[in-house]
Parts: sequence; C-alpha cells; structure tokens
Amino acid sequence: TMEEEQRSLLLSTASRFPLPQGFKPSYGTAGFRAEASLLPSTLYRMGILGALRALKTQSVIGIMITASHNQVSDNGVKIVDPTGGMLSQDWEPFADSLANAPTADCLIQLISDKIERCGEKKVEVLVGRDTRPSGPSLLEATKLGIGLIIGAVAIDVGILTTPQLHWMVRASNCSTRAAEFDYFEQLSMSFRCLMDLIPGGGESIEGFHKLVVDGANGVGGEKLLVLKEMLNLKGLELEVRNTGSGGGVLNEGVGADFVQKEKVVPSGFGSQDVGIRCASLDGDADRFVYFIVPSKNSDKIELVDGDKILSLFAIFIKEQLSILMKKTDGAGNDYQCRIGVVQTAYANGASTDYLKQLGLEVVLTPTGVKHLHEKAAQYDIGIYFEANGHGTVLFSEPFLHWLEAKNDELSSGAQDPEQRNAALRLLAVSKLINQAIGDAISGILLVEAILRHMKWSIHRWSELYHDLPSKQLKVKVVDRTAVVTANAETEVVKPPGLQEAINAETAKYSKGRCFIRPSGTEDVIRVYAEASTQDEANTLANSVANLADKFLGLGGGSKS
Ligand code: G16
Repeated sequence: TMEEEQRSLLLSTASRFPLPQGFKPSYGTAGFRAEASLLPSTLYRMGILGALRALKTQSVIGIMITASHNQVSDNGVKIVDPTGGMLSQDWEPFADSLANAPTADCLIQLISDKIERCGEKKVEVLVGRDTRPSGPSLLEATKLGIGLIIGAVAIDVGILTTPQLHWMVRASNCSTRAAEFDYFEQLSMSFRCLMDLIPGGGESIEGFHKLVVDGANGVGGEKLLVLKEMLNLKGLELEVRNTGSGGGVLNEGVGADFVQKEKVVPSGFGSQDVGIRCASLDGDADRFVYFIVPSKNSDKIELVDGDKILSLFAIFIKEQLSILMKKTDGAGNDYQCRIGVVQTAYANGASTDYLKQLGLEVVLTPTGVKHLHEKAAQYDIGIYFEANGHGTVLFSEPFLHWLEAKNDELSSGAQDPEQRNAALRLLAVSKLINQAIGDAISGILLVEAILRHMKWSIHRWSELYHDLPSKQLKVKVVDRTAVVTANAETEVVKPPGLQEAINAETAKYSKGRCFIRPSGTEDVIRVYAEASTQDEANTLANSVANLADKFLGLGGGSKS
C-alpha cells in the first residue's frame, strides 16, 4: 500500500490535475492522444504508471510526450518498457484505469493495488518530448506524477525523437553508454563501417545525387543536422528542409504521414526536386518514406513506402546471409538462421507477393508497432514495416553471438574476404538499425548505405515491383469503438452485416481488396482499398466509406 506521506502528496497534487469532464482517455495504437489541453491529468497519471513500472521491473522506463503524426494542437504519451519496446500489453488495462480514475481516492486505491517495493536502489524514469508547444507543461505534470512514487526519480532528457528515447532506455538497461551523443556515435560509426565495406568504395558513385529530407517541421530535422555534422558524409550530399526553424507548422502539408496518405509533394518541395531522392520523416521521427517528384507539372509524387523499404532491407540482408553461409569447406553452415518478414493489412498486395517470391516467410499482424515488433522478435532476423514507414530489423541474441564468433573465425583464417565482409556488414546493420523501435534517422542511413552498395538509384529501387493502386480514407462516425475486427484487421465482426456488405462491394473489382478499422490515434474509421486501377481503388474506397457511414455514421458522409 501507499505510505502516508505519499497519500497526502497525492491528495494535494491530484486536485491540480482533474480529469476533464466527459474526457475518456483510451490507450490506443501507441498510447494516449488527445487535444493537448485535455491531457495534464493523463500525463500526471502516466508519470505515476511509469514509476510503478520502473519499481516493478527494477529497470529504467521511458515516457515520451508526443502525438507523432497528429496535428500540432494535439499531444500524447508513449511509454517505453525496459527492453526499449512499447509498454507491455498486459499493462494497458491498468493504464486505462489509471487515466480514467474519477477521484483521488480511486487513484490511491489503484496505486496501492499495484505498488511494489523491492530494494533500496532508486529507479529512473526518463522523460523525453517532441517540439510541441504543449510539451513543457505536460512534462511538469509527468514529473509530479513520477515524484509521487517513493523510490522512483524523473530524469528530464529534453527534446528527442521518439526512437532516441527508446534507444536510451534500452541502452541504460543493458548498462551501455546511453547519452544522446552515444546514439549519434553508434549510428555514424556503423554507417561508416557499411560504406567502407562497399566493393570499390561507396563515395564517388556516378549519378548519386543528393538526398533531400523533409523534417515535417518536427524534431527529426534538427537531429538529422546534428548527425550530418558528425558523419562527414563526403560523397553524400544531405539537405534538410522543414526543420521547423523556418516557421512552418508541424505535420501541416509536410511529413511522412501526409506524403504517404495524400501522395502529393510536401510543402517546401517542388519542380527543383524533379527526379532526385527525397525522404520524409514524421513529427517524432519514428517513421519515414522516400519519394520522387516525377515531373514539373504535377503535384503528384512517386511514393517509395515502408513496404519497399522493407523489401530493400530484405534483399540486402538475404544476400549477405547467403554469402556468409556459402559452403567453403564442404561442412556447410552451423546455424539455421530464421528470417521472417512482418507486415500489416495495409501492406500493398504487390509487396507481399514480391516478398513471398523472394522465398521469405511473411506474416501479418494488426496495426501498431507493438504487434509487429513482438512477432518480429520471434525470428533470428525479423524485418518488420508498416506501409506508413514505421519499422526496423531485429536480430536475436543467439544469432548475434553466433555472428560475432563467426566473424572472429573468419578473420583468423585465410578464407574468402567477401565472406568476412558479409559478417561485418550484418553486424554493422544490427548496430545501425534501432533494435528498440522503428527509427527514421537510422532507417534512412541504412537505405542510403544499401543503395550505394547495390549501386541503385531510387528509380531502380522503386521499380522492384509495381504497387497496386490503393486509396485510404478516414470516416468520422458516432462511436468508432463500435467496429470490432478480426484476422489482423482484415475482417469486421461487429456491427453484424457490415463485412458481408464490404465483401459484396469488393467482389465487383478486379484485384479488389478492402478493409476498415478504427484508428487508435485519431477519432476516425480508416478505410483502405486496392484495385487494378486508381479509379477503381478510389471508387471502392468511397463506396466502402459510405457503407461505414450507413452502418455507424453521422449520416451525410463526412469522409476525407
Ligand atoms: C502510430 C503507431 C503506428 C500506427 C500509427 C497509425 O504511429 O506507432 O504503428 O501505424 O500510429 O495508427 P492508427 O491507424 O491506429 O491511427 P505514430 O507515428 O503516429 O506514433
């Protein structure tokens, strides 16, 4: 139970953070999100939760104050578990109860039921935030919440990208150096290692134009500029736009979510960029997509999305593995490395076909990195990506141990140097790509290194396969929780009759595929449709949006 001193502190501070009337926060795809003025009570309580989780696990926990791709007036919170991944799903109901506790007495009860005290050691809760103006006041609420729990201390780690905070939590718990500088150093060292291993050198490849990055007017652009200084990229020219310092608004007409959903040129980009390699980060830099501005006379882009990033990573890793595993002495390899690819229902059908043709095992999970990450961690090399650009590559501990040992063995013998290089490349990839969560900055560096290794332009990469035309829509409904889905969100089970209606509509289209699901970050139903032409995909998405509106709607079809 709580000690007397804690109770009275809670009673005196809780009244400063009342739960707004009618506000029912709900733990969604990636934590809580809402209009920022509603959130002080939620952040205060998530401070408490972070501290309780740190006590329970006797490890460092992270709290990230961000609403990622949502508009600037929103904010939210993501909670980072000791491994660096998202909060363990079995704590989500507790997070909901805590966030919705109506009175201070209820809060005390919930805390008393959960509190654990082990050892004298203080446990740390690292609190990071993105660049939103509401961040500092929500940080104060979070720190007060953490301070209520005896044995826990709040550490303000300042403005960071979400993946930087995840990385720090993971590194802290592995007892390795965990400052922001260490993150940048690990990325730049492993990137340079990959570049040095490019056959013939990677610096002066003809036709390798500059990379231009759209920072979504968020935290990622500035961080990328810091890294650029450290990297001393010689051959690679990197330009960052929409860093937020020029007065643009966070996520407004810019950023990975906008570019991927609207498939149009973000603000700050235009005819001067025709044909060159461009990339967009989202507001907290945990996702990224690439794109090409195809012509002067249109605002449309050619999108290179998370599925194609996944495909590029998979090709490279598979190639390095097969070099490494080739039989040189007739003995064969002594490790059966299981590679798995994880996608969601949003993955373009053409990408899934392509990955299967490469001989890869592909599985689907519901939306949300917490689901994809969990699945990917079951493989020796698990590559996961959402089409929206959120993903990473996970390496299992046993495989990494084997790889280190293999590398030692290869360095001592007079074997094929390419085999040794393959081991070194895989080790570098495991250090470059964030092992805690999807990370736009480390992901971009890996893309850049691989493109150079393959001597591929963005056009060559984009031509790996042709996306089926697709369309995404949002529909505002009375209560989005009325939609319940199954089979990795590909099927609606509630309300009754809706899935049958969707099936009947989809059957009218060649290569038609369509699903709907409630968003866990916005108050909308999302509709995704694919068909053999863009017009058909648009019509299918529209018809299904109308169905959603008919079954659940406000009437009048408020879709966008
Ligand atoms: C979050 C999650 C992603 C998810 C996205 C959209 O991204 O981390 O896994 O794809 O929300 O989720 P929903 O469709 O449920 O709104 P972010 O970048 O906003 O944190």
